[in-house]
Amino acid sequence: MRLAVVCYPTFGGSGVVATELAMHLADRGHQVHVISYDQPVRLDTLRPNLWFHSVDIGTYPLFRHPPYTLNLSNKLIEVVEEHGVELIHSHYAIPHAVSAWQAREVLRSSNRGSAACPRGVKLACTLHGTDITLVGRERGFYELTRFAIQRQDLLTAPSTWLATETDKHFGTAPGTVLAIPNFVELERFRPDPAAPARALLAPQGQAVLTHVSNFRPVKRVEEVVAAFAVVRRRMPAVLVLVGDGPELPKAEQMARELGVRDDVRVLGNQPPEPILQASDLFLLPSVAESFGLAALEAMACGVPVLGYQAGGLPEVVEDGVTGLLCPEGSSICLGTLAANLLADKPRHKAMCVAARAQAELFAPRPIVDQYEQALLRCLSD
Ligand code: GMT
Repeated sequence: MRLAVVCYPTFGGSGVVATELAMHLADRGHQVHVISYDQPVRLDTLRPNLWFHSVDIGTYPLFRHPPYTLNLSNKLIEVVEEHGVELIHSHYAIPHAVSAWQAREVLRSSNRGSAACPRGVKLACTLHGTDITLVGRERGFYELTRFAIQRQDLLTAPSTWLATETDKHFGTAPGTVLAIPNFVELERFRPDPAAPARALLAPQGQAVLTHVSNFRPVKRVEEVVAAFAVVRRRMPAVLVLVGDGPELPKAEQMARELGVRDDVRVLGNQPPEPILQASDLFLLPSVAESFGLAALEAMACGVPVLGYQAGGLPEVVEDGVTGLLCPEGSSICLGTLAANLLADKPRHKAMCVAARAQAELFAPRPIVDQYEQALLRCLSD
């Protein structure tokens, strides 16, 4: 296949999934052109069959907001024509699905690109989460997003929950959105009994609780800090916050108010593996995660996850086995659950082992197979 992959280049899960999938498909011999406004953080282009194309963003003084969607469509037209791309795979619908549709319309109307790709370019989109649950439903985005989603030849989502949400809110017919779970690199994310970061994070042997996210309101970081404060009252513990985003100052302020700021380590954007390997619990109390790739990465490092029975998280974390998921709206205190689990060493140990075993069900090979087959089917239809 000759593919163009459109994604965000940032630390967020959609960019990570797009990048890892692009590298796997290139390793399988497909020609993959990754397109974004910056080189994605995890993209290693030092391999055959993989190219990165940066989108030039218009800066004319008249534009208060550069029209990125148009620049991206233009780049897609260029790449399709120059490299005979057969399929554009967008990750996160806004605005990528719209740009891809625009590019295809231009190519179709002028019959351009037909020499290299006589049947015309196909469109696939992986919906990732807030493109469906939040941003995509905003009035300023909804109509165009729905239109572009319905024009795709293939739609995938990382959980059955998100596939159903798409049907409910974007009018796709049930069964149209294919659920293909996210995967985790098990060699890179693995338990490390030595865990050198533990000596730095918790020199007095404190329990280590970790949260990794982009600190948006959907992550409910206030619940992370509140739960940690409950644990801290019961035992020596530290809370490690990895990532950056708008709610981080709020988390720090809340930690001050609860008198636990000295036990909170704010690390910013960092490769999460060494920190996860040194963690005892991972906290992800989001309103709804379509999947929760950060939770899967924690489990792969042998760390149980605490959160809510919301969104797609129950498709990743098994309540009572690989973590604890509170029913939404229950008055059960996440902090008390965390403290009880940490105090019960045999139960905690069993959950660590089970977490890794469950993560192994999300190994890359069979999941990349699912994507590859779906994309090939889409091309041959
Ligand atoms: O939807 C988002 O908020 C952005 C996206 C990202 O780029 O970080 O996150 C979503 O996609 C990830 C990869 O598929 C999922 O693991 C996350 O659960 C999902 N986030 C939400 O649904 C809040």
